[in-house]
Amino acid sequence: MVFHSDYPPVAPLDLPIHAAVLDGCATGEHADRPALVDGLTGRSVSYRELEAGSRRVAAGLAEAGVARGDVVALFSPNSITYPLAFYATTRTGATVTPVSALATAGELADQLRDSGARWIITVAAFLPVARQAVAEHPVAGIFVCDEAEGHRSLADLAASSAPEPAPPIDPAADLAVLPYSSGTTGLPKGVMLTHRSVSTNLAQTDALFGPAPGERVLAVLPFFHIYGLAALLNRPLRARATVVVLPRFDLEQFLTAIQRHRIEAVYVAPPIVLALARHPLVDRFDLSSVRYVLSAAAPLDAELAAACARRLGLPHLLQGYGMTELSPVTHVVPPGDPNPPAGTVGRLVPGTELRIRSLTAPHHDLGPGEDGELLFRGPQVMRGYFGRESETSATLDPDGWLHTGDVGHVDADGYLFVVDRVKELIKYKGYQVAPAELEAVLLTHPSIADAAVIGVHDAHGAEHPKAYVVPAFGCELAEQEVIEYVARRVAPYKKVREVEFLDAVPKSASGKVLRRELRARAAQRGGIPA
Ligand code: 4UV
Repeated sequence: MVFHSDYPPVAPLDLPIHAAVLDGCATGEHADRPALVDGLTGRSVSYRELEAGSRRVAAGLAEAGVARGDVVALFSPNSITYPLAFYATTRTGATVTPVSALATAGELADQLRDSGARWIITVAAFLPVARQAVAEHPVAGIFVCDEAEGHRSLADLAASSAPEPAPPIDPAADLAVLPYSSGTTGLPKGVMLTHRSVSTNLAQTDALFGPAPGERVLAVLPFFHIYGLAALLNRPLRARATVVVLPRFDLEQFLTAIQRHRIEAVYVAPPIVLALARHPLVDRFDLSSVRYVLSAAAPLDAELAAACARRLGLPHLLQGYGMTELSPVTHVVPPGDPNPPAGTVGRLVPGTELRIRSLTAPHHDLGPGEDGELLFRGPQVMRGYFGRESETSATLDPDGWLHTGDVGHVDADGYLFVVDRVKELIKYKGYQVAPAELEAVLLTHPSIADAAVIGVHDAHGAEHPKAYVVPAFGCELAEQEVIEYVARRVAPYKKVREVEFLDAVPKSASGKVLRRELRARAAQRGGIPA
């Protein structure tokens, strides 16, 4: 059985992403509206400036050699110049591979190598990490969003007198973004998202969010993650909203920004819902401007959501469901929904199909009320994993169905509930953590013979990575030593936070880690496996 969207279908949006977002914004009634505001300094960029600036920076980038088909690594924290770098890059016909702002030099080098990036756009503060990474994977040039000696800045590029590039972008074939995701198994892989898939996903949610010119949206989630990129840049800018940008999450700064900028729309992941529901600081701020809070990227406890809504005086919290491989959105509870059932992630966006596949009888589809694996088909499905045919065919059927590795059911009214995950992926505060990546790091330790990583929940219901480690023969190892060894090599959100020593990692006859057994073991020991 196939579930279809109840919304009227939308036509594919065959436009480059910069056109889908910015076309027409430099003239007319919204041109002088602030597109972006720095939440700390109050500095702003108008729609006219963003549009013209992205064209001028594109001219500078093209003159420097950035060309259609190149991959440009964008390695920067959130700032009001991030979108300038992003849309300028896509205007050259190049593809942006967004890099976590918390990446270590090793992680950046891996992404540069795997994506074949030729260029980096970063900030002065990240240059030491970028330089270390390019020692392993040389690039043709490093630009900076701000100022740094020896590197061309965006302002410098924008001053170029070169003509604006006019690459023959084919929206259906050319890649706009190459974000990294581990998908259902293995190491992070480049997710090939065409201009058409990313632009069409915006069109699929246009009607749900409604016209929102001037709506003030807070951008605290990172732009490098598909959630931030879609929900905090592409969508609100296309709607001519005003995006107030914070460089990182700090509760007091976050609450101050909501109060000072009279924020109406707040997009978060579950840990921020927890803070909004429980932290005493929240009472000291006037948050009455907030019209809605939308949580996504990880499971949200229904009672926590209700507590947060009550405290903010909202009828309910909104949720969205998405995945990097889905450009990213398939489900959302829109602000206009008067009465969504508690805990739902929403209803299918237009032009999207869902199948719920039995976990025990893989060729059998399930109906309403039955839990199974979620499979999606629609224009937002990725083209595949970059350079990885076998991983692509393990995730994407020949007839276009994407296997998510998430488990859930649909109720009689079409609302989806995500209840479990059958893939390896761990979500720490909404960020992706790939067990295979941590296992590879652990195996480089000379005193570790074998290792496996799973997600477990802490006392507050939050998920974190736990490592099961087999010490090498005759070696003594302490938990803290293992934790610190990994922490030195990965971004902070990927840190192993718990270690248990074993004599052997349970494996199948073919050598695959039996994560189910480890989860059962964690459950027995009082930890709640994720
Ligand atoms: O690939 P990724 O890191 O992608 C995301 C994207 C999330 C969204 C959601 C709504 C939007 O409007 C939007 O722009 C972006 O998180 O991780 C994908 C996995 O995260 C889990 C699930 O396991 C996905 O396969 N996940 C995402 N949203 C939810 C969720 C949710 N609401 N509830 C439970 N799990």
